[in-house]
Amino acid sequence: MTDSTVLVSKQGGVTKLTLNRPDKLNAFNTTMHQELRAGFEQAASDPDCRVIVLTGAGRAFSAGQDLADSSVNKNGGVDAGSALEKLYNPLIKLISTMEKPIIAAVNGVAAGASANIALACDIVYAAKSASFLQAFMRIGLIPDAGGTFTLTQLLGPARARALSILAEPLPAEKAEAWGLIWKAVDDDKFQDEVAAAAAKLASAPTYAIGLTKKAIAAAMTNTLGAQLDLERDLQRLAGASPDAKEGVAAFLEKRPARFTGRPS
Ligand code: T3D
Repeated sequence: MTDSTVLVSKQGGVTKLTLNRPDKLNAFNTTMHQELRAGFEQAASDPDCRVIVLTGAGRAFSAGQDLADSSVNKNGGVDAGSALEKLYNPLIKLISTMEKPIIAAVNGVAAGASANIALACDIVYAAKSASFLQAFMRIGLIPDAGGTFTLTQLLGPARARALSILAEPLPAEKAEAWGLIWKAVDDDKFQDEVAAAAAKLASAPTYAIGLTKKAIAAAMTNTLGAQLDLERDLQRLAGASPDAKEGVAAFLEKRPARFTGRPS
């Protein structure tokens, strides 16, 4: 048994961060925020880490903010924005700017801010029994942790509005069909499929992945001209990396590439 609210395990280039308050459906308290942020920061600086998997212990991914430990649960002087400013917004920015790939493995319900934390990750797998719930309106709040941005970008305003205002759960298979997540997987195959994806990314050209993430993030606001210029600049960096040299050599020699993930 452990008291950690976030379990960290490392194997073969994969760092797995498991939200670990299963009796509270892995709802976020301040300690969990601190431990999750530390987990991401350590993974970012760990030269052996090539990919991060974020998942939940027990039957849920996470139920969002712990409402017993919430700023809106305090008597008087409520400032629900302060939890965002101090905790959620830095976490979303950290996830969104991480150079290494992050897989969200949504093993069960992802509600409130935690749905949007999962959606901020690069590739989202969900068990078919899982669902995404913008629960905020049920308690008189608005979607946060980037939800109004991510839902609108990925689904368009009509679906973003209805999901937010009706606060009905979106089943994993529908989330896949709508393009909100990468894949909904049968529950009995879920762990294996996530592990296979993580293993694939652990031997991928990590540096080129980081540059790709940067380019796709910039495409949200760039003009085509600006994006073409950015691709040229980032491709220069990728093309000068040892992984690009190895990738081309491996292709010509008809052998599997051995990528290191290093920029130089
Ligand atoms: O500071 C601020 O507040 C601003 C920041 C806000 C960010 C947010 O994330 S706001 C949104 C917060 N989240 C929610 O509103 C979701 C609340 N939870 C639920 O709606 C349901 O639990 C679920 C739909 C996620 C799952 O339902 P179900 O029926 O499978 O489970 P359950 O029975 O409701 O929950 C099981 C236990 O987990 C239960 O505890 P108990 O009775 O067995 O001791 C329940 O109270 C606890 N739990 C679930 N969610 C939370 C929670 N405890 C604290 N906080 C929670 N968010």
